[in-house]
Amino acid sequence: GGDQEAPTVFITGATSGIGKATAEIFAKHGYGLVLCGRRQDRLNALKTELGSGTKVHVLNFDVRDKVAVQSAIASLPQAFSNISILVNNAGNAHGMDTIQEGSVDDWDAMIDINVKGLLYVSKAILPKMIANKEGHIINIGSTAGKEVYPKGNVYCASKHAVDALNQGMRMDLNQHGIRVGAVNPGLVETEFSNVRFKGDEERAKTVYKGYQPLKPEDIGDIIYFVVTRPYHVNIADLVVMPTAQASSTQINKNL
Ligand code: NDP
Ligand code: 8X3
Repeated sequence: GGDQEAPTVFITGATSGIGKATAEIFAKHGYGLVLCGRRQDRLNALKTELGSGTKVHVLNFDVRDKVAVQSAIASLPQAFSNISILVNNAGNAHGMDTIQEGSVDDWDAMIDINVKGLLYVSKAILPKMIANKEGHIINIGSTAGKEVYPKGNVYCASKHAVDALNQGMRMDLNQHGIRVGAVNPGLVETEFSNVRFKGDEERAKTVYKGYQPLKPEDIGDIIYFVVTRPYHVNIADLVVMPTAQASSTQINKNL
C-alpha cells in the first residue's frame, strides 16, 4: 500500500472481551482492522459498529483449523493484505479441574486454540510482514503464563507456552526488524469465565466478585500504548493485574 495508508491491525478473538476492546481503540484512532472470530453475528455487528469510522474486514475461522486459517488469510482483499500489527488474542480456559479429574477434550481445546492456533495464525501472517520489513506481534499471554495455580494445570501450561513462544518469536524475527512482545493480564472481566465454566453464569460472576477486576478496555489501552511506541522501543513482556490482585491466588477483597 501507499505511504499514507493507515496501518492495518489483525486481531484474533475480536468478537468479545479483550479482542473487542482492542478493536474499538484502534478503530477510534483510524487503523484499518481485520477482525476474526467464529461468531458471524458478532463479526457483522462489529463491522457495522466500527466500519463507519475506519475500514473493517471480518474473517470467520476457527484458529484450530490450520487449513481454514491459511485460506482465510490468503483471501484478504488487497486493501487489507498488508498487516502491520498482529494481536494474537484468541483463546480461553476450558474447565478448572485437578489433573486427575480434568477432561481430555478440555485439554485438547486449550492446547489447540491457545498454543497451536497462535502458531497457525502467526505462520500465515509472517511471510508478508517479513517481505514488507514491517511488523509488530502482540501475544496475549496471562499471569497464568508466569505462575501456576491449583486446578490451572493445562491452561497455565498453554499460557507458559505462549510465554516461551513470545521469547522465541522475538529471537527469530529480530533479524527482520519485527517487534514481538507479550501483554500478560491478570483477572479481566470478560466472557472468559463463562467459557471456562461452560455457561454457568453464577460461577463465572463469583470470579470477579468483591473487588475491582480489570476491564477489557484497560487491556485494549495498554495494547494501543505498546503498539504506538517509537519503532526503537519494544515492550517485550508486560504483566498487568488489578490493584486488588497480587498473584493468581492472592486477591484483596478489602480494597
Ligand atoms: P473472551 O471469552 O471474552 O474472548 C475470547 C475470544 O477468543 C472470543 O472473541 C472468541 O471468539 C475467540 N476464540 C475462542 N476460541 C476460538 C477459536 N477456536 N477460534 C477462533 N477464535 C476463538 O475472553 P478474553 O477476552 O478474556 O480472552 C482473550 C485472551 O485473553 C485469551 O487468550 C485469554 O486466555 C487471555 N486472558 C484473559 C484473561 C482474563 O482474565 N479474562 C486474563 C489473561 C489472559 P469466537 O467465540 O467468536 O470464536
Ligand atoms: C486468565 C487469568 O487467573 O483467570 O488468564 O487464569 S486467570
